[in-house]
Amino acid sequence: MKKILNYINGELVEPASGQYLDNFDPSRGTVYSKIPQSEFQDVEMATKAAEKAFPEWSAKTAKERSKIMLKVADLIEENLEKLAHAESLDNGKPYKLAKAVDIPRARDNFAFFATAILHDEAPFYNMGTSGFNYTLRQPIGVVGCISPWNLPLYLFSWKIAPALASGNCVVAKPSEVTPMTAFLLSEICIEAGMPAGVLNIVHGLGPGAGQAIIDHPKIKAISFTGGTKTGEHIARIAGPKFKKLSLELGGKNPNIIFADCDFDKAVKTSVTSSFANQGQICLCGSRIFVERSIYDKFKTAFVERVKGLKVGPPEENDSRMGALVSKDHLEKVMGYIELAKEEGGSIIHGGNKVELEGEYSNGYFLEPTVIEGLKYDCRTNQEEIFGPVVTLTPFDTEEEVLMMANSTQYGLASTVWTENLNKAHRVAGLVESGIVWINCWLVRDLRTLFGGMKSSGVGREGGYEALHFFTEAKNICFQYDH
Ligand code: TXE
Repeated sequence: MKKILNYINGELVEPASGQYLDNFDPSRGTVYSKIPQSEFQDVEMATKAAEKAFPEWSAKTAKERSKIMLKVADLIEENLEKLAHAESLDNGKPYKLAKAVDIPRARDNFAFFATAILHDEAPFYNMGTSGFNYTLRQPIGVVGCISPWNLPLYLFSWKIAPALASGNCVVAKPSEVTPMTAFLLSEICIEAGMPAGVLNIVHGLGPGAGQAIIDHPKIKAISFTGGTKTGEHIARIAGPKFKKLSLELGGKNPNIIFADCDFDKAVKTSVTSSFANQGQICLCGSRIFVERSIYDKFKTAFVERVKGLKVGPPEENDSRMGALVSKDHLEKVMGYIELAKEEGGSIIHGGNKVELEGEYSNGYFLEPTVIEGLKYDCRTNQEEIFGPVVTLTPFDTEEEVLMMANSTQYGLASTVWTENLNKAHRVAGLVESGIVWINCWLVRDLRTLFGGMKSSGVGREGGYEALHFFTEAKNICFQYDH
C-alpha cells in the first residue's frame, strides 16, 4: 500500500506522530494509499524550514526564481500522463478531463507566475521639483495555502505559484481527500532543484494540520479555497491575528438563457457547465434560468444531450462523468435530490446512483440530474450542492431573472446567453457575481482576476491580484533638498 509522505525542508518525511489516514479510490470505493495524519508538530517543522529558507529565496532575483519555477512547469508537462492518471484515480474524474484540463492548468499556473514577475511594474508618483514617490512590493514571508479536492493540483498550484514567484516561502496543505498529485509535485520540486524549505507540503485533516496552519503565528497570510463554512471558520481565527486572507468559497451560479441566444451553443455549453467534473466545480452553472418562450424547446434539447453523457470508469475514454469524490459527498448530493422532491421538484432526468459492473461496483457514481418545478427561493435553489444536479426555471422578464439570479447568499460566477449586445453587457453589469461569462463558460485567461462576492469569498486570485495578495506594498516618498 503506497504511503504518501510530507515534503518538509526539501525532504520527503513521515508524520511526527507516525499516524496515517486512509486514502480512497472513489471509482472502486477502496483504500488505495495512506496519507500522513500531520498535526501541529509537522506544521511547526514546516514553518521553521520556511522561515530558514525565506531570506535566501526572497533575495533571489525574479529571474532566478522564475528559472526554478519554469523547471517545475516543464517537469509537470513531462509527467502529464502520470499526473493525470494519479488525479483521475484520486478524485474519480475522467482521465481525459485530468489530462486535458487539470494537469495542463497546473503547468500553466507555474509558467504564468514564473514569467509574470519578469514583467511587473510599480507606480511612481512624481512631485515635480519637490520630490517623488515610488511603490515597493515586498514578499510577506511565510504564507499558508490550503486547497480543496475538486481540482486538486489545478487549485493547489494556483495558490503556490504566485506565492513562490513573489518571493515567499510556503506551508501548503492539499485536501486530505485528494492528496496524491500534491505528493507527486513534491517529487517534481526536488527534481527541479527547488531549494529546501521554500515549499513545504503537509498532509492531513482540516481540523488538524489545516487548523495548525491558520493558527501559526509565523504564517502571515492564508490563501484558502473550499467550503463557505470552513472559510467562515478560518476568517474567525485569522481575522484577530491580522493575517492577510484570500477566501475562495462556494457558489450557486446562475446560467441565464434568453430567447435570443445562439440556441445550439447555449444547449451544448450548458451541458458542460452543468456536469463537468461531476458538477464539482465552484463555477458550474447549477441554476439554469430559461426565457419562457424557449423553455420547453430548451428543456427537450438539454435533456436529450444529458441522456448522452456516459457515467463510467474514469479510465475509459468515452466516460464524460466519473465518480463523485467520496462516499460522504455522494450521500450529501443524494440528500439534496431527496430535498428537491420534498420541495415539489420533478426529476426530469437522473436522480439515481449508477451501479457499474465488476471492480467499479462499489464506486460513488451518480446520474446527471435535471430538476424542474421548484421555487427560485427554495433550499435546493439557494444552497450549494456541488454535484451533478441542476434546476431549470423559466422567467418572463430581465428584471425577474436578475432578482432570482441575485437571490442567493453567493456571488461567484454567472453565464449570460443572448446575441443582443446591449442586453448582454447590461445584465453582466447587474448580476451579482465576481465572474461573468457571455455566451461561453470556463474560458480562462490567467491575467484576469478571479473570485466572488457575498458568501463566495473575500479577495481575488489571478494575475497581478494574486501577486499583490502575496506582497506587502510600501510607498516610499523622497523630497529633494532645496
Ligand atoms: O471543503 P472544506 P470540502 C464546497 C462544496 C463542498 C463543501 C465542503 O460545497 O461540499 O465546500 O467541501 C481544509 N482549518 N467546496 O469538505 O472542508 C480541508 O482539509 C484549516 C467548494 O472539501 O472547506 C481542505 O484542505 N483548514 C470549493 C480544505 O480546507 C481546514 C471546492 C477544503 O476543505 C479546516 C471544494 C480548518 N478548520 C468544496 N477544515 C470551491 N470553492 O471550489 C477543513 N480545512
